[in-house]
Amino acid sequence: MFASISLSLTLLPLLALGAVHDVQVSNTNGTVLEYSPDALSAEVGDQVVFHFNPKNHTVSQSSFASPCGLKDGGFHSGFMPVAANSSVSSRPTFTVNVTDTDPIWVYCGQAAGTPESHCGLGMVFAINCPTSGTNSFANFKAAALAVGASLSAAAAASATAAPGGASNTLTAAYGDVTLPPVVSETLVTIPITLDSSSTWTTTYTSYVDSPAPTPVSPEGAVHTVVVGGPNKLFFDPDVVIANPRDTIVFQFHQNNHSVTQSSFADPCRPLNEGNPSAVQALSSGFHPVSANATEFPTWNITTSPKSHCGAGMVFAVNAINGTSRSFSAFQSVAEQLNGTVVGAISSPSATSTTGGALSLRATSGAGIVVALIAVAASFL
Ligand SMILES: *[C@@H]1O[C@H](CO)[C@@H](O)[C@H](O)[C@H]1NC(C)=O
Ligand SMILES: *[C@@H]1O[C@H](CO)[C@@H](O)[C@H](O)[C@H]1NC(C)=O
Ligand SMILES: *[C@@H]1O[C@H](CO)[C@@H](O)[C@H](O)[C@H]1NC(C)=O
Ligand SMILES: *[C@@H]1O[C@H](CO)[C@@H](O)[C@H](O)[C@H]1NC(C)=O
Ligand SMILES: *[C@@H]1O[C@H](CO)[C@@H](O)[C@H](O)[C@H]1NC(C)=O
Ligand SMILES: *[C@@H]1O[C@H](CO)[C@@H](O)[C@H](O)[C@H]1NC(C)=O
Ligand SMILES: *[C@@H]1O[C@H](CO)[C@@H](O)[C@H](O)[C@H]1NC(C)=O
Ligand SMILES: *[C@@H]1O[C@H](CO)[C@@H](O)[C@H](O)[C@H]1NC(C)=O
Ligand SMILES: CC(=O)N[C@H]1CO[C@H](CO)[C@@H](O)[C@@H]1O
Ligand SMILES: [Cu+2]
Repeated sequence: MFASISLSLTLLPLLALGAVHDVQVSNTNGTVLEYSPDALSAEVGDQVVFHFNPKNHTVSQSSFASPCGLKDGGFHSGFMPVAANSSVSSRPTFTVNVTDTDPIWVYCGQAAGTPESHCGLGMVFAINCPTSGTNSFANFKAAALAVGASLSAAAAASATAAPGGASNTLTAAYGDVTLPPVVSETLVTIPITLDSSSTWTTTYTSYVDSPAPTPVSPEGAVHTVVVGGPNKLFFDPDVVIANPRDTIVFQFHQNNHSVTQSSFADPCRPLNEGNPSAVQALSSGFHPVSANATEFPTWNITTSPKSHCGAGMVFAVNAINGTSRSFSAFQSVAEQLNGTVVGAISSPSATSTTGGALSLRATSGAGIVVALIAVAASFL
């Protein structure tokens, strides 16, 4: 009794100065890559106290446009290694003082620039971010995950690099095919204006000389791709050039197909298969369609959420035409690796919430057919 009374009395002066918000960095066991809570509102004068738990994390300030990079002049706790057997009371903290009401974006800098990047795996946090719209926390986190996806894709590509071979020349994950050189990507951050009421900033990986994104409307365009059909083992069309906010409608025709994201180097397997900590492939699942069907199921990839205000711009630029990593090169790799391809296959460009090239394959009961896409990459 005495203890609790005196405690509340001594806290009074502190409360007058501003509230204290506690945030756990991972959990007490250190088993998750997250801040908890992952977003909060604070008044000027408040303090946000980060409590570091086992493993080795940071609290670092970034910007919305570049979620996994230290902002110029931003705060950085430094690395805070915490032993798994340490007592909770002995663990370090880092305090951020809220001096204005602008959003404060935070990420963990551990393993930066690698597929294990904590930020790229979604370890981000925000103070006073808008609850909806372009700069929402959801979009910030999606952008961080997109950075991670891009890092994974780059690592997957270089992991298969021929030992001692010319840089950039890769050998496929299976089979003896020599892959054409990787085209270097750059990170692009640009403002996009659709009309006077809709402007947002987007960051994505792209290739030199790629056209800038040109959205057509707040709703975007709809691209329909027919998957299969009687005696057809291909996507029609096999190339889609998608812009921000576009929707790609995959319409399943006869037989039993799926649309699954793959990588350039490994066209016939789902992206990051067997690597649960990496971003998982987008996949439609199988859609069996009978020979006499008159209605065809669809599966959509939308490059943005429905909200009007420009939230979540995700898109792909059609990028790699005329380079060593064009769609036809992708198709060639797939054919050489699996040999069962019938007719044209698919193609590049396209969209995705994942960043990194989106490659899709189609499979049929008759074996893997292969497919699609390629190339461009993008994200928020
Ligand atoms: C931490 O680990 C203990 C023992 O394994 C478990 O009982 C507890 O639920 C874990 N706590 C969290 C927050 O995961
Ligand atoms: C914490 O992580 C940083 C960056 O990866 C590393 O340099 C440092 O050695 C790590 N500390 C411990 C104790 O593991
Ligand atoms: C934690 O484990 C390390 C090595 O296993 C040991 O040296 C240290 O004394 C332990 N600390 C505590 C508080 O138990
Ligand atoms: C926030 O304020 C506290 C106490 O006023 C101070 O110790 C701490 O260094 C400040 N934190 C930052 C990131 O400036
Ligand atoms: C479609 O193909 C999948 C994978 O081969 C199979 O599991 C499923 O049973 C098939 N569905 C039909 C109706 O043939
Ligand atoms: C399609 O064929 C199957 C089996 O041959 C039959 O059961 C089904 O009723 C037919 N569906 C239509 C829409 O004709
Ligand atoms: C895909 O989009 C089209 C066109 O907007 C729509 O008609 C269809 O219902 C959507 N399919 C799914 C599965 O959401
Ligand atoms: C890229 O290639 C596709 C298919 O080959 C073609 O339709 C498209 O016009 C090309 N784009 C550019 C910018 O050349
Ligand atoms: C017909 C054929 O060779 N299919 C192979 C295509 O590649 C995948 C991935 O290695 C194999 O599992 C298939 O057997
Ligand atoms: Cu971390």
